[in-house]
Amino acid sequence: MAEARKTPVEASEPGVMDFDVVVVGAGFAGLYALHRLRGMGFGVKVFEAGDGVGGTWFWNRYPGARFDVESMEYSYAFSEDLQQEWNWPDRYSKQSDILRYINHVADKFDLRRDVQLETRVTSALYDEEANLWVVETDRGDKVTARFCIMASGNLSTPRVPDFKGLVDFQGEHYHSGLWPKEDVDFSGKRVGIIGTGSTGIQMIPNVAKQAKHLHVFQRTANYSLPARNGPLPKGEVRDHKADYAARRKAAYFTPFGIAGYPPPEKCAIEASPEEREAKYAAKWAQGGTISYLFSYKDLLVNEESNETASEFVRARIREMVQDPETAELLAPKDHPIGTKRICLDTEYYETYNRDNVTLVDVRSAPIEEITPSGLRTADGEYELDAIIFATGFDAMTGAILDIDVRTTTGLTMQEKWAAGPRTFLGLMVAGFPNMFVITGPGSPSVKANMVVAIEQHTDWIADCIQTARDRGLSRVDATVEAEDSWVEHVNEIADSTLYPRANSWYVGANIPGKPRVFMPYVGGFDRYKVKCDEVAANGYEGIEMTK
Ligand code: N01
Repeated sequence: MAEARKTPVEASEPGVMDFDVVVVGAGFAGLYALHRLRGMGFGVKVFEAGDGVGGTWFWNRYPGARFDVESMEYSYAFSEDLQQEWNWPDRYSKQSDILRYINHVADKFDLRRDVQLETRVTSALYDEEANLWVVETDRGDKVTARFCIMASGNLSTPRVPDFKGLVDFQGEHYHSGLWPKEDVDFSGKRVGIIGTGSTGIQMIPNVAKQAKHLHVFQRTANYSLPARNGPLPKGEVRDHKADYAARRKAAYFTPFGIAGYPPPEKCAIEASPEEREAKYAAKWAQGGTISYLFSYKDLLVNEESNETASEFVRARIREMVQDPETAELLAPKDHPIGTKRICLDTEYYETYNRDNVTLVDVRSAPIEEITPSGLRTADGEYELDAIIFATGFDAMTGAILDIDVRTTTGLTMQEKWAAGPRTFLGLMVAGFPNMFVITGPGSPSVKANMVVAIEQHTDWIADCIQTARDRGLSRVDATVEAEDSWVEHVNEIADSTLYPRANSWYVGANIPGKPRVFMPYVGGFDRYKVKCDEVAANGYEGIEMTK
């Protein structure tokens, strides 16, 4: 049940506000922000669109949804008690276990009383005169707060391509990111999955086991590595827990915010072909994406080096997939490995050896329309009882731009980000005082262990607000100069790598008309954290704190 409405308070009444902080979203980020800021004595209100907490892990319930970072690492570090008491069953946990964990956190830290569910924030207006944010929701709430924190997620705005005819489709259709709570049974059904990103690749082997026939509509092949998932051995968990605090700290000094993978010292081009083959084979056998990317230190900056790692995976695909034509379609050739999120799978490629699975290339013959009984591509018609859209998200900016964010001085986020997102450290947007973003564009976000990034961001925001409070100041804004120089730095780093070579959601390529800007910071989580710490140590250099 949603809480009773607050009496609306006029923003123009100086000094009067409902809350110190409004947080948008109750996923990993929003819940930790609530816990941290409440602990500082702030009155915090969280609005969440879902009817439960968990964010990404609340919405993405599709068959096969699970972590692609190891469970022992992809979890909160802020409470030793929590990390000692919680037991992850699998190396890469499944969605239902992750949701159970987040609900446990919400209960353990008594978070639910400040979270209003089934409430979508529709607008956030900064009232310059009152120095307050006025936040409105789709349920008629209008609340004021000194600070507004966007914990609205990077991959939380699902996107179904604008296919002609979808409204007339007679079968069932689903988007992976809006999956029903009840189990969906595809037994005996002719199913079509559109999309072969991380989601499609996790889902396809599971749906194939149920469906009468599965057609996979692939536009771009992706690299996927074996997860080698399985139950976590008790001894391994015991050792990890005995050393948890040190491991968490060590994660801060790694490029991906994940401890336990020694960084490589050698370049791939310096190694002999035999040495490289042996190295890649060992990593392939070990499983996991970081492990593979850490084969050599130049894989993401040198095309020739990268090609050796890319070709190793293509060769494995050709071995695993029996039909040579299908194997060739599945072997990615249009981007260097790692420049799109590498997928992690369980029996993905082997699934194409099943009699009930057909791969359809919609690069050469695109989907033209959804028909009442299936879909039509440029060279064929497919009869389907169910269509699954694993077509991704309006990533990194979608959730914030869906909210009407503006100031009484006339600045709007839509205009500010019209040519692509601009932030200082991915944390603040100049001209929008007292608004913070957790894992926003311009921060490592999706290029790091998200939970580590979330905790680091939230702690930094909390310290920044505390500093302002200690100085008797209540208005915090990034300067345009600091923001400009950060944006330039983010671009410079991206341009020094192979990342911009891929048409990925990192550059907004999956959304027609979205400005092509490289959004995550790829200089490494470790380097990024040093920069954030420096900014704080230098008295919040690049940030203006005023009355
Ligand atoms: O989305 P995507 P996702 N016609 O955008 C295709 C995280 N994640 O949901 O590449 C035909 O990657 C599109 O084709 P193309 C992870 O960070 C994590 O899979 O644009 N096809 C692509 O194949 C991941 O990167 C986990 O040519 C169309 C697919 O749809 C991110 O979420 C699990 C199309 C979309 O792939 C997003 O992954 C799952 C069209 N009109 C996801 N439009 C974990 O393991 C789009 N496509 C933690």
